[in-house]
This record gives sequence, structure tokens and C-alpha cells, in this order.
Amino acid sequence: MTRFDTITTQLAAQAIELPSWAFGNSGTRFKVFSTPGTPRTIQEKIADAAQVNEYTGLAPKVALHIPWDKVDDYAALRDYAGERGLALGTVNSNTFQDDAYKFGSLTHTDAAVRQKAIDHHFECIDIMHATGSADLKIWLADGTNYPGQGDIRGRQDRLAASLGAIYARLGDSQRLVLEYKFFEPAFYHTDVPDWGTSYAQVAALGDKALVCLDTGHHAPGTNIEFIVAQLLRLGKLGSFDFNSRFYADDDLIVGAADPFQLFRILYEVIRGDGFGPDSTVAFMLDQCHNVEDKIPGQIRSVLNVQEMTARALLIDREALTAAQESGDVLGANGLLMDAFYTDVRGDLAAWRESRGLAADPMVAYAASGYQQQVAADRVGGTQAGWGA
Ligand code: LRH
Ligand code: MN
Ligand code: MN
Repeated sequence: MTRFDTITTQLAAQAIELPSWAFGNSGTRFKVFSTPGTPRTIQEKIADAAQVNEYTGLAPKVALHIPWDKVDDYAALRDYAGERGLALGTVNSNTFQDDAYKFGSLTHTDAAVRQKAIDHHFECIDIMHATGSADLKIWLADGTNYPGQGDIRGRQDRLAASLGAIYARLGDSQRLVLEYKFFEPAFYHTDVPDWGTSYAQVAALGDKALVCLDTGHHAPGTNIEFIVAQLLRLGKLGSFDFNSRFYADDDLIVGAADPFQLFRILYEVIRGDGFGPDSTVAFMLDQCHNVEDKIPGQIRSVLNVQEMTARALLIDREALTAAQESGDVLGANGLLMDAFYTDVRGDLAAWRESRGLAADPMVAYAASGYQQQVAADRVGGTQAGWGA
């Protein structure tokens, strides 16, 4: 039995949720490039997501964004996904595209605007009942651009009250996850800028409210694995939005910018019991594919997470603890680096084959002809895009 054989049961349990919006066109504020075959409907996005799962066995859920993925019949959408081997995952709310929210949504000074935003979340909860989704994800664009523009303390109080109303509507098996982001679109202050604020707000709500950590939502140099360790310690890490960033909220392929950071994060997840069948931490991607093809972009993403998970699982934790406790600084660091530098790609390929999957999902997908087929089939209609 090799060391890799000892981690395959854990690897087999890995499940990563794909964001529906990753399959639509997206871009920068300069240009959105369209790609032949881009889905025009949520059904086509789900069909594309099913491809990612078919070749990797890693992605059994698709997250929805409301209103981008609005349909008349969510139970039928759930069945449609089920027929393709997928479940519908996190429902993401959207209070960042209406004129009414220019000066805030759940934090707005006007009770009518706050109620509009709360009602939108009630609608999302109704959708979750129909789709079987467990998590309601709230990310707020709320904030101000200039010192003095808003009462930052009053906004926290109104946020707490609005979240309380939403929380009270959750079903017994539903959760609320509150995502934080340190800037953008507001630049002076953001109402949920950091994990501490998210934690303070969700802790006040109760057990069904947790923090969502988007890896791209931190200032450069932030030690994200420390935040992961702390939230797991507190029992408040609900979910991840994985992606990678070079500069700001770049939403690039997870593990592309800094594989070592992803490895360090996953080690803390594993060490804090955030990984495995008993874990309640949802692994989600939150990415956009602006210049690369979307389905291979998502395949590459889940494979990157799988590779770094395998490396993190390979850390000799017993030896590491011994080195840490004996003050062996370089020995401890060496144990971590040994695992990080282990190339697991060959072992993963062989293991995939042994489970009836393609050894190289990227190659198998490219050879399948699906991309050419959808490019030929999906003519007419309007291609979906980020925000549409
Ligand atoms: C905000 C965010 C949030 C949204 C998604 C589309 O930057 O990460 O998770 O729901 O983008
Ligand atoms: Mn996000
Ligand atoms: Mn983001």
C-alpha cells in the first residue's frame, strides 16, 4: 500500500459546487467576449455543468443566482438537474443590480428599500424549498464611497435587523451564509468587509447562520488559512467561494495564481475537520472565464482543488505535531513542504481510471466533441452572461 492509497477514501468523498454563472459570458469593464456554444438558459448551464462532473466525478452540484437563473418551475429545474446526475446547490441572492439599492439594500435608511431586499431573500428561500437547496448565500454590495456619506454604525444595526428577518424565515435544514468582501463596488467602506464583521453578524443570528469565505475577497498578503483555522475553531465556517486572484477580486481559476496558498488553506480545512463526510463546509467555486473556454476552465478548477487536497492529505500530521512540539522549526516546515512538492498527478490519473473515469479529464473532454456540438446547436437566442 502506497501513501497515496491511504488517502483515496477521503478523496472519493470530495464534492465541489459549480457556479451557474461560470458557464455564461463574462468579462472586464472593458469588454465581454462571447464564445460559440455559450448557454442561453439555466438548463443549458446545467447541461454544461454535468459535463464537468462526468469527466471528473467531482462536481455534483450547481449553485444558482437569482434573478439570473430565474425560472417559472424550480421543481422541474431540480428534476432536469437530477436527470443529469446533479443537484441544485446554494442559492445566491442579488441586491446589487437594482436602482433602488444605490445607497444600500439590507442597510438602507429607507425601511421600504430594506423590505424590498428582505422580500427578495424570502423569494430565494421559497426557491430553496423547491430546489432542495440547503444554503442561502448573501453577498452585499452595500457600502459608501466617502467618509461621512453614511452612518457606518447605524448601517450595522439595520443590517442586523434585516438579517434577523431573513434568518427567521429559514427552514429547519436551511442555512444562511454571509459573504464578506473588503472593497468593491463601494470603496470607502463596505458593510460586510471582513470575516470578523460577518462572524459578529451571523453569531448574533444563531446556529444556522455561518460565514462564507471567498478567497478573492481579501487584501493582498492576508493569511487566509489563519481565517479558515479560526472560523473552523469557532464552528462558523459555512462555505467557500474558491477562485484565485493576482490583484483584486479577479475570479480566476482556483489554484492558478497561488497553488501553495490553496494547499495551505486546504490543510487547515482538513486539520479543522472541515473536509470529509461529516463536514458541513460547502466547497463552491465563484469564478468567471473571460478568455478561456468555460467548461474546460471549470474542469481545470476542480482538478486543481483535488490536486491540492491530495497533497494536503499527504502531510504526515503525526510527524508534524512532533516537530512542532519539540521546537523543530525547519523540520516542521520541511514536512509541510515535502507534501506540497509531491506531484500527485500520476497517482490521481491512475486512481481515476480505476474508478471508471478518464485519466485526464481535460483531454477526454476535448476529445468528446461536446464543445463543437454545442457551438453548432446553440444558435439563436441570447447568450447568458454574468449578470444576465
Ligand atoms: C461578489 C461575489 C458574490 C456574488 C458573486 C457573483 O464579488 O463574489 O459571491 O454572488 O460575486
Ligand atoms: Mn463570491
Ligand atoms: Mn467576488
